[in-house]
Formats: sequence, structure tokens, C-alpha cells
Amino acid sequence: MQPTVSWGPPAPDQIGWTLERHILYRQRAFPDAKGEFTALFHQLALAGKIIGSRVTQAGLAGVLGVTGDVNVQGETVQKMDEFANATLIRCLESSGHVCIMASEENEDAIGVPEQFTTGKYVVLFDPLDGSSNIDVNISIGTIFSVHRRVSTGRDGTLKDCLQKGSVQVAAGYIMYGSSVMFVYTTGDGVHGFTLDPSIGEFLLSHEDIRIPQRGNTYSINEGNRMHWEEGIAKWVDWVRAPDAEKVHPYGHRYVGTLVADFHRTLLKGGVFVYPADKKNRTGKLRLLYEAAPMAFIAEAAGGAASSGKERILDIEPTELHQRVPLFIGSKDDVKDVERFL
Ligand code: AHM
Ligand code: MG
Repeated sequence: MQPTVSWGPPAPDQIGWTLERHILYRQRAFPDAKGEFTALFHQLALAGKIIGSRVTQAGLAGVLGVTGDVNVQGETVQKMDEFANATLIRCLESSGHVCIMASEENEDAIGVPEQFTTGKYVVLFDPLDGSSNIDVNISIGTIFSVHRRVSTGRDGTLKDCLQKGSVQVAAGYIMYGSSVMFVYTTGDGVHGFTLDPSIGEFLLSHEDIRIPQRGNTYSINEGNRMHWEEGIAKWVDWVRAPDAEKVHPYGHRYVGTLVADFHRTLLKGGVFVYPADKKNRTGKLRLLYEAAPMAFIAEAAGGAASSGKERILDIEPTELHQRVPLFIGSKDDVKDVERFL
């Protein structure tokens, strides 16, 4: 179907292609779309701009350091974690398009207060991923996953949150790095936008990102080696050793922020791994807030994501804060690790 408006495909210089315009343009194929999805994304982008602005001033705004609380994951809560979480909740609950939310920082699902109307979407998020990097000026990010509600009635239910990754309507992340970037997919193509702070808009900078079939880096916390299962140790030794075809050795990169490690893997290829080990029997990363949204993006960009046993997107969640091992990135690299497990 032809676009009903004459803005045309993005020009090579991408001038004027804001995130909002891009979503509207891509929605032209759905004549029944009422703009709810666009409005929801507007609020996500707004939250990203507010959090990004605070992150940039962190040392000046008195938001570095810890709150003194411990979250549901048993982790120390940073002031910025709390700020990011509150910002996302406030921006989304007032949108009118959400019936329930879930956050890595909250034990239970988060309802929409009475004064606001509810809508057909469910948003799950890790408000500030990479907590340990907040105070040291290293890239951090927000990860989000959007589902269509399955319940009826005003309020959403836990069932709305516990849907498998393959039925996500959209997923994305906002990275607070040397620039602020908003990367999203609705399942068919991954698109990246860079914030132009002078005009306060996310502008299209990375259209239709594709993960290379194979990369030349591996990403894993090598400090955990003593806890690894044998297969992981053997795979790491294998990627580090030169081979006759000169495919190996791979370089090693590890930021310790999933958003940053995944972003690099998405653009350059390679593989990011957070396995189950003797310390974390089911892995460290959370299925709903980290693994599933990143897996949705990886697959939409031509990559793969596995728990080592199955496709991440096929896992039926049983609880909000479920953890899962994660092997994600270039298709051939993910296949290679799986062979060692
Ligand atoms: P967080 O969501 O509390 O920040 O924890 C998740 C982070 C990921 O961003 C990152 O990939 C991983 O934990 C790093 O863990 P480790 O420090 O054990 O390597
Ligand atoms: Mg996280």
C-alpha cells in the first residue's frame, strides 16, 4: 500500500527523519492504526531524553551513588536507577495506552493509577541497565519490551506480563553513551536514532541494521572463569586459539553493560555470552527485561539468541524476575558456542 502522505522514503542525508515520523511512515501499511503505538513510543522517547539529560549531568545533579536500598534482585539501588524507574513509570502511566507495566526494580507488576485511562499495551523494562557503570561515566541504557495485552477489563494482569518473547509487538533500548541512541524493532528491521540535543529530537542515523553473519569478537566476563561449566571454558579457549583458516583468535570486548555490549555486537557482529555457571545456576540476566527484548532485536537484524538449550523467544515465562543464560549475536557465532554446551 502507498503512503497516504507524501513524505517519501528517508533521504540519504536522513534530514528530518525523526523517530516519530519513522514510526508513522512505517505504520502506513496499517490503515486501521489509531496512533496509539506512536503515542506510546513518544512517551518512551520522552523518558529516554529525561533520563539521558540527567545521566549527562550526573556528577553535577547530585544523583551519583546509592540510595541505601536493595532491590528485588538483591542488588544495591543507585540513585539513578530510582530516578530512571520513576521517570519511565510516570511517562508511561499517563500515556493512556498502557494497562500494566513491570520493571526490573519493582517486585510486582505496576498498575496504572485510577486517574489515568488504560490502553492495550504492556511495557516491561530495565530502567537503567549497567548499574555498576553509572558512577564511572561508562555507557548505560534502558531496555524495553512491548506486548499487546491478553486480558480484558480496565487493569492488566500478570498474565499480560508473562508472554513469550516471540509475540512482542516491539522492543528496543536507549543507550546513554557518547551520544544518546534509541534503537527499536517491531520485528521487521531494526532502526537506530541519535539524539540531537540541540533540537531535542531522535534523528534516524542507522536504518535497517543487519548483524554480520559472523564477527570477530567475543564478550563474556572472564573474571567468572572459575565458576564456568566446562563447555564454556572450552569454547573460550577455542575462540582465543589461532586456527588454520585464520578465523581465530577473536578479540575480547566486555563493557559490563548489556546495552553497550549488545549494541557493539549488533553493529559489528560477534557474540555476547552470559552463561549459567556454578554461582548463577540460571544465569544472571533477566528474561523479560533483558534477554527477550534483545533477542527480538537480534533476530530482526538477522542474528540469533539462545539460552544454550532453546531459542530465547520461545521461552514461556513463569515469573517476572526469571533469569536465563544468554548467548546472543551473529548467527554463526551463536551456533559455535552452542556446539560446546
Ligand atoms: P543490571 O541490570 O542490574 O545493571 O545488571 C545487568 C548487567 C548487564 O548490563 C551486564 O551485561 C551484566 O549485568 C554484567 O554483569 P557482571 O558484572 O557480572 O559481568
Ligand atoms: Mg540490566
